Amino acid sequence: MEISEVVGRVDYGGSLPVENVQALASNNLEEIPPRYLWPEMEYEEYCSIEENLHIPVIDLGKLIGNQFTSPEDELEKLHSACRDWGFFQLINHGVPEELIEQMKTDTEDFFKLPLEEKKAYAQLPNDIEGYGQTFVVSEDQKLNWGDMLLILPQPIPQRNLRFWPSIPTSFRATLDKYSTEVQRLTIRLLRLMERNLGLEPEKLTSMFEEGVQGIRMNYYPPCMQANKVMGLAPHSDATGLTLLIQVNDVHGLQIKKNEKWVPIEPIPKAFIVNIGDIIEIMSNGEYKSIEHRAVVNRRKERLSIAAFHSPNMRTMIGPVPDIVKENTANYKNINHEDYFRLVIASKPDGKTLLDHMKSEHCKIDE
Ligand SMILES: O=C(O)CCC(=O)C(=O)O
Repeated sequence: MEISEVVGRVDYGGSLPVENVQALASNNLEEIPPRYLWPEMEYEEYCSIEENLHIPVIDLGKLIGNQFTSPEDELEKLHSACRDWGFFQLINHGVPEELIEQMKTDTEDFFKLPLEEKKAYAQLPNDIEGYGQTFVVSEDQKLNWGDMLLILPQPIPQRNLRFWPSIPTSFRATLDKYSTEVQRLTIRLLRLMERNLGLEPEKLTSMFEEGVQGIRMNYYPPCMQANKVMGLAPHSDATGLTLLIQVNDVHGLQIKKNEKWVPIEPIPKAFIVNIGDIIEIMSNGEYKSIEHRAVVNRRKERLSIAAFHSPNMRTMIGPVPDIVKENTANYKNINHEDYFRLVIASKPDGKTLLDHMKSEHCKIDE
């Protein structure tokens, strides 16, 4: 079978199996196992309250079909959010609120199932999809204080329903609708971004048609030593554009800005959107893929749902020639399958994958 026939299932590599953290945390541990201890958590710098840093808020309603406001200001705001922050919150995005609420409920209900039932959807060797962990590539790597369920709902012909929970009973239908809505919203945002980047219509969006989508549901159990463990290690998203919602009212997402960690306070009903490595590469570095991480709460569990969007598997990953023009291409070109393999084989480690993609003054292939 050709690799491209089944994205993420054939020979892309997987993650080493590790203990289930939800089960581990339910044991009232007196000591946290050493692989979950992250000493650097204790001395890293945080943004102070006085610095009062907040990621930009973009109102999609102002950008589409509202005759009473000029979209130009909001377009400029979007452009600078992508350039200077790599993160923004998106309001008036048009995804039905009931659907988002149902997606949150179904996700919570899935993680409430007994471990044995959840294990029916466990990852298989050499596969990233399913219930478990991603990016554990060595036996001595530090581990995250969290579990996840990753599903690849798009492109539709390559879905593997084996990993789609049938309990709660509404899960599959909800995920199907949610996947379509967030994919559509992604294309809308990319259309605005390609305009801001001075590209012809469809130059960027056409690469994301029939694109790859991964939806990752994260579950972070509480931990009495929350300041010593890491929910999700610092990383930038290897994909193109991410749309994230926090499921319950427990905060934990932090982004790196000016070498300090800035906590994000999600606006109710908004999506948190971030630029991933692929858009940084395609924009030749104009848009920034920012390092971020998730921290854990001492008393309460935390859940989030991240929807990652990448171009279709036919697309070469590299700077768009119309952006590079006579300038230097700052990143290499690589085919999507090789890029995917590289991502899966790398442990999340800040922005090292992007560094690997940087080219020393390489010329772009037209
Ligand atoms: O849980 C969060 O808020 C962050 C999730 C995230 O960064 C991811 O799933 O890649």
